[in-house]
Amino acid sequence: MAILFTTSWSKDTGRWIPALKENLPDFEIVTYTRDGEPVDWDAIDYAIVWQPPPGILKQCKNLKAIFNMGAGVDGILANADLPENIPIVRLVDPCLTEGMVEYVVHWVLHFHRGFHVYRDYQAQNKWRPHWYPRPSDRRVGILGLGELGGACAKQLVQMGFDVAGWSRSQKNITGVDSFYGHDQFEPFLNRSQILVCLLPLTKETEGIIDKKALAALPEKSFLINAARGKHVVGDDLVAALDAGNPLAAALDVFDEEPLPADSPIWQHPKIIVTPHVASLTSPQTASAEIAKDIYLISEGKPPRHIVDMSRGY
Ligand code: NDP
Ligand code: OXD
Repeated sequence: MAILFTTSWSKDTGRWIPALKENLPDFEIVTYTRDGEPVDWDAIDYAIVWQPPPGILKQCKNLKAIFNMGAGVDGILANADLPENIPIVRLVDPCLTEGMVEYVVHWVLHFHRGFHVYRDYQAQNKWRPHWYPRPSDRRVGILGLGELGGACAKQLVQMGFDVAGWSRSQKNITGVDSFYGHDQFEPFLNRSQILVCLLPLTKETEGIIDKKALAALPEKSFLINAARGKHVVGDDLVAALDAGNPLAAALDVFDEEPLPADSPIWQHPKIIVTPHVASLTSPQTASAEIAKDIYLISEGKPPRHIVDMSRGY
C-alpha cells in the first residue's frame, strides 16, 4: 500500500515524512518531485498534496482519496487535471484551529486596544495614552463561521466581545449573532467594527471585500484577512484606507504570494503584513488526522471533511 506525497516549497517535507511514517506505518510513502525517482503510479492508493504539479494525480489510476495538506482547497480545485469521482478531503485539525484563534484574537485585541496607534506614536517619541471601550462595546464580525471562523467567534465571545458571523447557512452558536445569505451581507457589514475574513475562496466569495463592502463598514473600522488574498480587492482596500476608513488592516494573505518585494502594500502605513502564517499546518497533528481518515476508508467508511465540489469548499 502506498501514499503519494507531493508539496510545493511552502510546506516542510523533512518534517512531514517522519510524521506520516509514524502515523501510517503500513504504508510506503512515495515522495514525488519533478526530477526525483520515477513513480509506480498504479501502486498509489492515496495522495497527500499541497499545490500538486498539474497532471500527476490523473496518472494514479487506483486512487481512493486525495488529502489536501491545508484547510483551503482553492489551490487544488484549480488543478485542471483533477481526477473525477475521487473524494478530496480537506484538513480540519485542532492545531490549525488553535493557531487561527491565536492569530485572530491577537489582531482583534491589537486594534481594540489601539496598539496600531502606539506604534506610530513611538516612532514620534510621543507619550499619549488612549481610552478604549469594553469588549462588550466592540462589535466583531466574522465572515465565514465554519471550523476556523466558528472557533474564533466562540473565543471572542468568551472574552466578552459582541460577535456576529456571516455564513451561507444559519448558525446557532451561543452568543454569536448569525447573519446568513446574500440579503444579510450588508446589515452584517454595517455592524462590524472589526471585520475578520475566514471564508473559503470560491466563485461566490472572490472579491467579496470590495469598494461597496468596505463602504458598508461603520466608521473607525478595522479589517483582518486571514483567508485568501483574492477575497479582497486590493486597490479598493488601499483607496478606502487612504480615505480614512477602515482605520487599519492586518493582512496575512495576498493575491500573489510571496507578496512581491516591490508591492506598495509592504510600506503602507495602515497595513500590517504577515506572510501567510495565521495558522501553520503541523505535520504531526495533521498526519494523525489524515491517518484517521485513511483507516476509516479501509473500514469501508467515508472520510470526514470531504470537499463539496458543487460549493467549492
Ligand atoms: P469551512 O469550510 O469550515 O468554513 C467556511 C465558512 O464559510 C462556512 O461557515 C461557510 O458557510 C462560509 N461560506 C462559504 N461560502 C459562503 C458564501 N458564498 N456565503 C456565505 N458564507 C459562505 O472552512 P475553514 O473555516 O476550515 O477555513 C476557512 C478558510 O481559511 C480556508 O478556506 C482557507 O482559505 C483559510 N485558511 C487560512 C490559513 C492561513 O494561515 N491564513 C490557514 C487555514 C485556512 P456554511 O457554514 O453555511 O457552509
Ligand atoms: C491554508 C492552510 O488553507 O494553510 O491556508 O491550511
